[in-house]
Amino acid sequence: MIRERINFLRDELNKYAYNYYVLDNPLISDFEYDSLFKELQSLEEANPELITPDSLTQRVGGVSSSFAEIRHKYRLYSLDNTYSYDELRKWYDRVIKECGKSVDLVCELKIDGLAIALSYKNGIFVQGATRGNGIIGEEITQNLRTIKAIPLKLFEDADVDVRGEIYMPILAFEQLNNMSDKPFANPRNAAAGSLRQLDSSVTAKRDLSMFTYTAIIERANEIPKTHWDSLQYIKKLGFKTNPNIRLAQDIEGAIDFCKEWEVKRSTLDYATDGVVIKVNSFACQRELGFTSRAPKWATAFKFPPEEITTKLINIEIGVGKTGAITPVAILEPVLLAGSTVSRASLHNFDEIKRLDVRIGDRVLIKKAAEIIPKVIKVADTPEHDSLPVYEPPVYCPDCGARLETREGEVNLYCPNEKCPSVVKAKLEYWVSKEGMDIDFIGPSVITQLYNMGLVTSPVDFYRLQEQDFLKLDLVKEKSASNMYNSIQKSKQQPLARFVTALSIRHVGKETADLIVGAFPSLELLMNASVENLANIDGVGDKIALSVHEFFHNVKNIEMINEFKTLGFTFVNTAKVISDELSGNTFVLTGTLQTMTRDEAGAKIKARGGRVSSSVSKKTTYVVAGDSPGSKLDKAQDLGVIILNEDEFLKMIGEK
Ligand code: 1X8
Repeated sequence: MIRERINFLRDELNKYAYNYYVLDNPLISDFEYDSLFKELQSLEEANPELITPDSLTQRVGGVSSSFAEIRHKYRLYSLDNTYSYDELRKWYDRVIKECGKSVDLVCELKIDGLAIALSYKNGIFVQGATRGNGIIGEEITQNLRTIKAIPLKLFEDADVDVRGEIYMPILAFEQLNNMSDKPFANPRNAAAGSLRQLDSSVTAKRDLSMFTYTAIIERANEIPKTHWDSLQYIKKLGFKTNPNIRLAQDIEGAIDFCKEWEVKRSTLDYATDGVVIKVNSFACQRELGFTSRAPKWATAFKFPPEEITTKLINIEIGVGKTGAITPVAILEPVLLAGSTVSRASLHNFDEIKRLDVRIGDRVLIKKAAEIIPKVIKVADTPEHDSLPVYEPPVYCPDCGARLETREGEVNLYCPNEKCPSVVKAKLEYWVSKEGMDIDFIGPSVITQLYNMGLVTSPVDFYRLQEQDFLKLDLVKEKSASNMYNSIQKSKQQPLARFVTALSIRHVGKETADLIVGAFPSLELLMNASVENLANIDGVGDKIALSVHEFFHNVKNIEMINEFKTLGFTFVNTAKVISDELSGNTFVLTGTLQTMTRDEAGAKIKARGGRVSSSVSKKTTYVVAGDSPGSKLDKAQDLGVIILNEDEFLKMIGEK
């Protein structure tokens, strides 16, 4: 009886949720839905043995300690892409050559989100993973369960794997950022940050959705013969598919679709960066096949970056963590690429001079791949000539120090290490997502802590007690304890984050990763000579000198000793998963298709191997990608074994 009622409620709720979240067509009121949901919840609470993972009540959180890497059953390929209609025509010519005169194309919007793969067995959602490198991804099933557009149970008993894009609607992104003191740069990053939460109850609170666009059907009632039919079928199974699709008879039809959406995309409540064009017939897709990284039967047209003109109200002067002075354009707010823009980058003062940008001008701004828009040029402004020419500042707007230029650089710098703006920018970087990633501490908290004299250096964060936070505006016990705990927790952050967070000149996240890869403990790193450092692939003399200087500066050494006293662990998290490559030295050269050289290097090190930047008699293998350099010639001369990417992947068991 109870079991039947539970099953009935689950099926009903599943149907209503599908109509609401997938079809955007509510069948009942929220109130009615909530009453059914509550009934199911209380029946399950009273009969926990009847709870199954596909019940809608299971879209809730749980905490895991890390994400497991999994190998995708079917590889997720990349897409070739182009900004040019002529390139599209050339692509279509190649398709026709292989498959005959008339080839139908499916046109779909390219969603700017995160690709994921979902597996269903007997109609039940069993596993979900990030794309990763297309071959290996991270298992995030628990987090994906919280997303309402992902069915936990299909309307048919089928074995299918699907791919799609997780995204955050633009409105949800703006609301999330308005509430946060560490805003995400764009909806895509916000979606990524929300998905990579170890505590899935956080993911559940974020408004994420998913468009499903590919199905690999292993066993089902229907086996579609075309991509178009497969989209209709997966919609029938319960997946959310994007409604803005079109079946075109040839490439000109597909180009029309691209032109239409280039204009209409700003009306959507999610970010799209282009159109994906796919050969409709599966038989024809099989004939065309794949290159090493992408299908030949699909391509993507990328929309050109959006531009708009608006008025430049002011030029604000920012002071960064290195003391660099940057001009920021303050604009009359305009809508651009789906979000409101009121600030834009002006790059540097040379650029302002070159463009002759004056306050009061109308300017053309553009949003490219990076989300902070840029001022491109002065637009037609009748009064331009009567406006005063912009003069760069001479003194720091914050501390009043005379600004300096540095050899070989166009930037102006505030030379004062104690300049409040510089100190605060360093502290902000310390807690940032790229640095020690400390939650609950943002710019306004830092300004208050700094103004009270409590924090002037990153070490000071770790001396704060819970009651110190209670002195801040609007901070009660709960958030004081959150702040305290998240600072303490960051003591366990990996060494590469620590090195990044230190704001060493010329050392950002990527360089810090390289350095820690070569010197995996703080002791090794502090004792490394300039030559040792400069020998790291990707680290030049300038960086090596800067790192060496930093770790030999008396004040910095004192600070690091204090971190140690305060309980920092400085762990290196580069995981060693086996010793199968121990004793082997690899040199990587050329462009790899499925990963960067750094990623390949990490795979080698994770298996106990060594990576070197130059070929010698001691080199065991050279892995050569496309356009390899002289290293390949040298390897041939010395008779070193040369592997291509495929052979390398096979060697480490990833293919
Ligand atoms: C990536 C994407 C695809 C689609 C939409 N958005 C994307 N970001 C689609 O097919 N509708 S396909 C794809 C890929 O194959 N890498």
